[in-house]
Formats: sequence, C-alpha cells, structure tokens
Amino acid sequence: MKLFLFSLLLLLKTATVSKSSPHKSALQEKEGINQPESIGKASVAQIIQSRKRQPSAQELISGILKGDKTALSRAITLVESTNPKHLEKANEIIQACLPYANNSVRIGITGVPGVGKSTFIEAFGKFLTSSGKQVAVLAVDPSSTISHGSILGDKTRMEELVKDEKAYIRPSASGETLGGVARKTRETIILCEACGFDTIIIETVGVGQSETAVHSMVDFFLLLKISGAGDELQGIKRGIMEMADAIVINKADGDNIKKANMAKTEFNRALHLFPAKSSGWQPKVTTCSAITHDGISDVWTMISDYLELTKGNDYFYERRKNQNQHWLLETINEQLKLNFFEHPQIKNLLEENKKAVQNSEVSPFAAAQNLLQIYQNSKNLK
Ligand SMILES: Nc1nc2c(ncn2[C@@H]2O[C@H](COP(=O)(O)OP(=O)(O)O)[C@@H](O)[C@H]2O)c(=O)[nH]1
Ligand SMILES: [Mg+2]
Repeated sequence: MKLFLFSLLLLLKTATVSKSSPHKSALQEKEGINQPESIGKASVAQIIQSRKRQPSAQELISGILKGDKTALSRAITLVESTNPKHLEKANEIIQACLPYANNSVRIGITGVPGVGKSTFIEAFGKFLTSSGKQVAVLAVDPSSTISHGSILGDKTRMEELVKDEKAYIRPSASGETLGGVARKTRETIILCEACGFDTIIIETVGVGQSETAVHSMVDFFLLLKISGAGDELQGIKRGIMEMADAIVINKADGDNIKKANMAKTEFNRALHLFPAKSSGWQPKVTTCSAITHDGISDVWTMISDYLELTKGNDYFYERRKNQNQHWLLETINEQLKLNFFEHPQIKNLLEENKKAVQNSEVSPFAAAQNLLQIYQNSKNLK
C-alpha cells in the first residue's frame, strides 16, 4: 500500500514536472517577471551590435527563455567572469532560469586524447539533432588555462555540429582550480537547459580529478576507448571503470573491427567483477565508429534504456538531488579556500610558515592552526 501511494505521488510529481517542461516554456516568456520596456523590441544580438550598452539581466533572461543563443553565450560569459558585478548579474540570471532547467539528459564523456572524443561528439551530436533533439556540448578541461587550448578548441572536428541550428558548443571555462571550472560548467548546464537544450554533453579528459567532477554533474557517464594490443585493461584507472555507465570502443572500422570486438569481450568481463551499482544498471560495452557512424545510434538506444530504468526506479531523480547537495558543499569549500588563500595577510604569512615547517621550526599542524586563527580574527574584526 505504502509503495502504491509512493508510486502515485511520483506519478503526480512527474506529471507536474513535465507540465512545466522547460523545453516548451523556454520558448515562452516567464510569467511573473516584470519585463522592461525594451524587451521584445530588440534581440540581444541587436543590443550588442548597437554597442550602446550591455544587455540587462532581464533582457538576457528573456532571451535565454526564448531560445536565443546570443543571450545564452552572454550569460555564460557572465558566469565565467571573476568580476563580482558580473557574478551578481549571473546569479540573478541563474535564479530566474532555474525553474526551467532540469528537463534534460546530461551525458559525460571522457577518454584520453586521440581516442576520438571530438569526432564521436560530432557524429553522436548530429545523430541526436537529426532525431529532433537540441544538443549543448560543454567541456571541463582544467588544463586549458595552462595550455591555452581547450578540448573543444578544435572545432574543426565538429564542423557540422557547429553549424547546426539545434546545437550549441561552448569551450571549457578557464580557471585557477578544477573546482572553479566545474562550478561554472554546472551553472552553464542550467542556462543551456533553460534555453531549450534537452541533451547536454560534457566532455572531459583524464586530467586531475576532472572525471570525478564531471561524473558528479551528469546522469550518464561514458568512457570512450580504442582497442589496443590485447592489454585493454592496462593503464586504465580503476576509479574511471567504476564510474562508467558504459564503455564505448571507438574506431571499430576497417581492420580494427575484430580487435574492437575482442576488447568488448574483455571489458565486459572486467565490468562484471565490479560490485552492482545502486542505479540497478549493469554497465554496458559497445563498439562504434565515429567516422562510418556504425554503432552511433546504439549508444543512444543504450542511454535511453538507462533512462527508462533509472527514472522507473527513481534513481535518476535521487541522484540529481544528491548532486545538488554535493555542489552546494563543493561551492562553499571552494569559496572558503579561495577566501583564505587570497587573504593578503595570509598570503605573506603562508610563505613564512612554509619555510618554518620545512626547517622543522614549527609543526605543520601548529602552523595551520595559527594561520586559521589569524584568518578568523581578521574576519571577526570586520
Ligand atoms: N578510423 C577512425 N578514426 C577515428 C575515429 N574517430 C576519430 N578518429 C581519428 O582519431 C584522431 C583523433 O580524433 P579526435 O576526435 O580529435 O580525438 P580526441 O582527442 O579524443 O578529441 C583523428 O585523426 C580522427 O580522425 C573512428 O571512429 N575511426
Ligand atoms: Mg578533442
């Protein structure tokens, strides 16, 4: 009986959620927001082109909800900015977009450079847009700040998708820390969803902990691999295998097909050794070719199966709720750390203390306690 009531409640909840589908509402003005005079008269692109002024938060919100990509790009730039004024504006926009976000599938894709991520996303993205989906491609690449290149910088490999009306591609945000880059991407997802994008693809490479960060912002995590010389499992991080909902072996074309199938068997065997996932999903292994497009549609079929299962058993919704909590704590952690390490007095003292600790003049714990106390006192004085 309890279970029945629960399911009924869930059904009602789902019905209400789908009623306020952001996909539909993204094309409508948000009720309850007083629109300034200028809205509806000029598009954000026109406002920018006239160079008279920056579009207001309200104009950007209205643009995003209408599915305007220029407004979306502008808002993402505000999210990525370090200027406190921009952040204030960004927060206002995110807050207004939040009720229209969430109705999407968020897919994380990882794999070492050269495995074919960009080529795969182009093929997969085109497949999705041709089946009527609206696809946003984002990236988490904390190394891009150092290398000044981004994993989505090589847009040449996504030539078709870049031109596609139904697609939106945004390179990785830059930032000092992975936490910073990841937070910006999290917020960008919300903006993209409010703009009407129903399939969000987030690409990352195995740099630092970027996979873990992406894993904690997506519904489905896909590991892209290529077949090797029979030692498929070597050099692959156990943690990534554990996170993967699917392993897709790319470049299964020409002479590679046989090797790809052998790799598939081996990965399948390895995946079965891991404990069952709380989603109830048994991770799958498939092969594909991003060049010939063989197996590309199977990847979507597999993701659809996953969605059916996890929406049916509620895992999908629970996971998103947990992810929200995770990002709340993560953002606080990040901000506290930043405030501490950017504090001018602490900056100086930290250098002195590092030396003192090196020379065993003071214990690391005592030094840490002391610095934290000084920081705390300086806050109390304000
Ligand atoms: N034969 C074959 N080559 C591929 C396939 N996918 C990608 N490639 C090639 O692999 C190279 C790396 O691809 P890219 O998409 O840039 O990899 P990324 O670094 O993971 O983004 C390029 O030369 C692609 O043309 C595929 O399915 N089959
Ligand atoms: Mg690439």
